[in-house]
Amino acid sequence: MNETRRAILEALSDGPVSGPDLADSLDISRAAVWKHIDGLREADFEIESGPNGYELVAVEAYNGPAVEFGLEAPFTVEYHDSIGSTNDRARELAGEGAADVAVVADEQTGSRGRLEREWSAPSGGVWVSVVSRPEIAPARAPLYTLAASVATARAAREAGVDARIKWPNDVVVPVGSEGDYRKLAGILTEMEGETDRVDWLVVGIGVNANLDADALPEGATSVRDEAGDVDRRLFVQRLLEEFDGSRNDLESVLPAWRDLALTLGQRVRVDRPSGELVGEAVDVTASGALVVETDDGRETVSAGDCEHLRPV
Ligand code: BT5
Repeated sequence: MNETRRAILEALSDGPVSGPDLADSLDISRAAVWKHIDGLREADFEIESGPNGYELVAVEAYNGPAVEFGLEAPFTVEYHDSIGSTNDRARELAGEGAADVAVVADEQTGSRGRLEREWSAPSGGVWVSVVSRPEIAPARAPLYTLAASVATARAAREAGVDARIKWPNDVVVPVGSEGDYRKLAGILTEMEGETDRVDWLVVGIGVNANLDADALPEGATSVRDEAGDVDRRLFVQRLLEEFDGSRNDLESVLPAWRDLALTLGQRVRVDRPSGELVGEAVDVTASGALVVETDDGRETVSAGDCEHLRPV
């Protein structure tokens, strides 16, 4: 958002300020103040004008300036009412050299899960892809996916949802006590780099927020179904802030992930290219791999689909 507009919003959120006072403190003309106020109203900031001046009464909008306003993380936000895939757009921006951009959409018409699976993303969800350019070796990149799962689970928990993490990249809500769950959110990380250096990383996060689970694929749940609707602006802000905190403190990611993991301690079956593996999930490694205790000893699985099995 334009710096002047950001400064105006900050001034207005502390109570009424008159047009002339704003013009003086920002060193701009009164006509310019009026133009910025008009622009902010057009961007759906609810600004009232009373006898003591302008006042920001509510931010109910869900758009780029609204998500940037009050966001305590260094992202610029590119918002779309509708887009094919936020990950595709974020990759495009990354290719043009962008960093710390969050692409947010109300609806996606061609969103992707892992392995080119379809991801259902109707209007009302939180669909966001973040471009980072971290100075890390590619081997540490999986920590970004784990960090995104932690951030998503934390934001959902703050919204009143009993969110947990299912390996490798799902945020789920447990059903019963035997490892069953419904899927609340999914994460898709894509990157480009060389053997010793990450060029860019795009972490795409899809959260079923203000949606009816009935309208989603089988096995899904939503924040609405679990805890009622959320203010998506505040939700995505918390998500981005948590993600930013974790990416700046990668050492904290594994312990946080372990605390929130539903998969650890479960009997699991993991489908991997070299065959199926059954055993108890006991840990996750810094490269995002799952450690499984099998009848033949410990095995580490770096990728695959994981099913929680009933205890024997
Ligand atoms: C994922 O894939 O879970 C990663 C999903 C990432 C989506 C985000 S949204 C923002 C960004 N832009 C994109 O284009 N993508 C990212 P995977 O683990 O492969 O799970 C996909 C499977 O989840 C599908 O095959 C369906 O069975 C199921 N599914 C699809 N849409 C769902 C939804 N909205 N909620 C729950 N499950 C869903």
